[in-house]
Parts: sequence; C-alpha cells; structure tokens
Amino acid sequence: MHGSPALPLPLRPSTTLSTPSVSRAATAAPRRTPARRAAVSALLSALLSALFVVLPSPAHASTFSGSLAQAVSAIPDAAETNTGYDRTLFRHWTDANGDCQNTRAEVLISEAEADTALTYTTTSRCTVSTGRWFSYYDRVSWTSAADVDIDHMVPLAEAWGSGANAWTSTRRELFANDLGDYRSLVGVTDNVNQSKGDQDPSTWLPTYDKCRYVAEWVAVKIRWGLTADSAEKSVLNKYASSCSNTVTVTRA
Ligand SMILES: [Ca+2]
Ligand SMILES: [Ca+2]
Ligand SMILES: [Ca+2]
Repeated sequence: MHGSPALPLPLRPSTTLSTPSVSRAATAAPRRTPARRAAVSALLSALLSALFVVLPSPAHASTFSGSLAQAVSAIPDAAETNTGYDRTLFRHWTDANGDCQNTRAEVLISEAEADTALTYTTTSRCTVSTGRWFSYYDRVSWTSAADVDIDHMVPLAEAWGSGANAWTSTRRELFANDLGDYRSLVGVTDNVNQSKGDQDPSTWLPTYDKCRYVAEWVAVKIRWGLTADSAEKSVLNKYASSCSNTVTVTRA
C-alpha cells in the first residue's frame, strides 16, 4: 500500500553564471515610476499576507515519510503515566458530519468489503447491521456488525499516557473519532480487540501481520505527536530492523 518516498532530483548548480551574454543596456533597471512602485508594493504585501496565512501552524500540516526505522526514531521517548486517565475524557463515538452515522458506523461502512451489500437496522441507515468485514489481526471475516469492534489502534489510555493528557478535550475527541487516516480506527474481531485492551506492542501484538500492525501503530503515534516509552520503543525498533514497511503519514 505504501510507496517508497519520492527521491528529490539533485539540484544542478548553474554553469552559466559567470558568462552573462545580455548587454548592460538590456539589464538596466527600468525607471521606477510612482505607479510602478505602488504595484510592486501591493504585490509584496500580497505575498507577505500569503506567507502569514501559511506560516502559523507548520507542524500541523506536515507529512512524515520514511522507512519504519526512521519513523520509530521520529517518535519522542518519554516515560508514560496514566494518572488521571478516564475513558470519558475521550468523547466517542460522535457524528462529526451530522448524517446520523456515528464514527463506528462510518468505519464499518468504509471498511466493508465491496462485494457484500450492507444492511442497516432501520431505513434511516444510521446503524449498520450486516455486511462483510475482514479482521486482519486474526485473519477472520465477519458478516454481522455485532461481531466487529472498532479498535483504537493506539488505545485511549495509551494515548493519554503518551501525550493526550496535555490536550484539550476537543483534540481528544478528534483523536478518538479520527476518520482522517484509515490506520487510526480498525474494524477487528470483538474478542481480539478486548484481548488487546489498553496494551501497546511491548505486551500485545496481533497473531498475523505484525509488521503492518507495528507500521500502523507508529503512523498513528506520529500523526498525533504522541511519545513512546522505553519498552515500547525497543519492540518497535526490533520490528523496524526486520520489517520492510515504509510509513507516510500526515500530522493531525
Ligand atoms: Ca456517513
Ligand atoms: Ca457521520
Ligand atoms: Ca506505551
């Protein structure tokens, strides 16, 4: 799924700088009339305004792209403390676009396999009833939505201990209902989600596709600017040394 990061073309230094071929007359500055000065000044001020629109939040629009090892290195190290954690501090599931389908329903709809029609519990189509979903953690498919849990890839308690304790409640809500990156919320077998609980990769990994899981875990930590504790970091590094995955992710 993830392509290799594009390599920038090497910049060639110009070899013609020392041999200007245009005449002095042709390069002489034109006379600066007041009208021209006004136009230049207007252009400069427009450019400056454009810059100020772009500059205030450079960290928020940035994208990370690199090998899994580089991605693991991009996660800051920090001890974790879950003091003060309460699941209710992360409001979910919300219905951010107001179409009556909450975040759980939105994920079920987006992850449903295309060859099986979805059914809903009512004609208003707010709640998904049946379809077909593949849980990659245990490689099992389900047709009843009731068997599928929506896993927070980085559990809420883990997020709290690795940075979300300093967030606003709004940012915590955005994290808990993140539909902006398919890796944040994953439809999986309900029992498997429950066995994972609040654990990070130092104590829990899925049965299958561990490289994919670790790469998605790392992507979500980078996306939300979360830290990793030392036990977690060492497991992530262990997988990074043998998994060929690359990570491309936009910071939230
Ligand atoms: Ca929808
Ligand atoms: Ca919705
Ligand atoms: Ca951790």
